[in-house]
Amino acid sequence: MVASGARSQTKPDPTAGHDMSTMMDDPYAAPMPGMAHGNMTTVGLVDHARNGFDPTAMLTDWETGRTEQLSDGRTLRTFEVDAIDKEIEIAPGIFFPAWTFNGRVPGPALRAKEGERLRIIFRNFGSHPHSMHFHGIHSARMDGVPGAGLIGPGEEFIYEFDAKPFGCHLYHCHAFPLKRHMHKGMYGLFVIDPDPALRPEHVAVAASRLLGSSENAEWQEMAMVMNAFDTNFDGGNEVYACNTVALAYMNVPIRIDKSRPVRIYLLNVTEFDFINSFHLHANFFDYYDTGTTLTPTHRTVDVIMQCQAQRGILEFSFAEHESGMYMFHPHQSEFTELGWMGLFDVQEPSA
Ligand SMILES: [Cu+2]
Repeated sequence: MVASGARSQTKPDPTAGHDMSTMMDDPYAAPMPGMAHGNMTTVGLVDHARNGFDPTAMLTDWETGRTEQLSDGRTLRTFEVDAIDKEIEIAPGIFFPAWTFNGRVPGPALRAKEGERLRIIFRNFGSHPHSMHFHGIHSARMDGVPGAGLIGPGEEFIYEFDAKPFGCHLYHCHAFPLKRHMHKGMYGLFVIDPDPALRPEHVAVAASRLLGSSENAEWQEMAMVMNAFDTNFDGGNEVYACNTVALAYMNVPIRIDKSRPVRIYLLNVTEFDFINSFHLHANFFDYYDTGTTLTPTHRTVDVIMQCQAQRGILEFSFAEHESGMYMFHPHQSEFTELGWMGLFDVQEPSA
């Protein structure tokens, strides 16, 4: 490096050879509060009201169905899910002819408690045969494959099984060709919370995961589904996202109260690309692969990888950090640049 004349000859000038006049437009500039985050986002915004779902609201929008008590004292939890054809906006001005569960992509984040009896009333208002295949434990008759709950347009099927094992699962349509039904948007989170009474060795941890408990209320929990869309029918993805809308969490950073821990239920349903990943900036997290354990399967990591249909639980804290914008994205750079990137807006606790 050759330093310019006016600069010190003993101390290298880090800006030498670079035109700094355009730095503010650098798409790779670090995010700064009050700025447009280095312009690393879309021109314009998606109309969430027209879509009928908002990625920010989706983070905490758990579908818990309705409950009643069975004669044996157990809880019966009933969900209603409709398959609906629907055009959605996935990036400003880019529309995708989706097939949806309950009109949203991803479908509702179903949440139940270990040991409950689950009943899912599934109606097909779409134009193609569809099903709900749950990653969990159930009988062959309830598997959501042809002959076991795969139904045609206008038909209804009721899936019924017990909620087990506890963990971070998914459901998706299992109609063929599978690749087409998946990337059209027919998938969602299926979370089973552990029953603390059945986990005496880890009661506190189990209680912290049980939605509705006071221990759980201390956490900032979020549902994140990594997905992507093939908009030109070439068998590859053009738009990548978390919860469907490209760069949604760049345009609206996710507010984090730094005094409370964060838990993310993360699922990868990206079709066509074999893997996706999650990288957190300036911090590390514990990871529970598939969420089926109450002790971490990875400790103190800052990147985890997920193959298609893989999922897990991430836990971390910004308690020791200064307030500010902290980025997250997959470490597949291409996915990041095509829409899958976001910011945590870490703030002092509100009074
Ligand atoms: Cu389908």
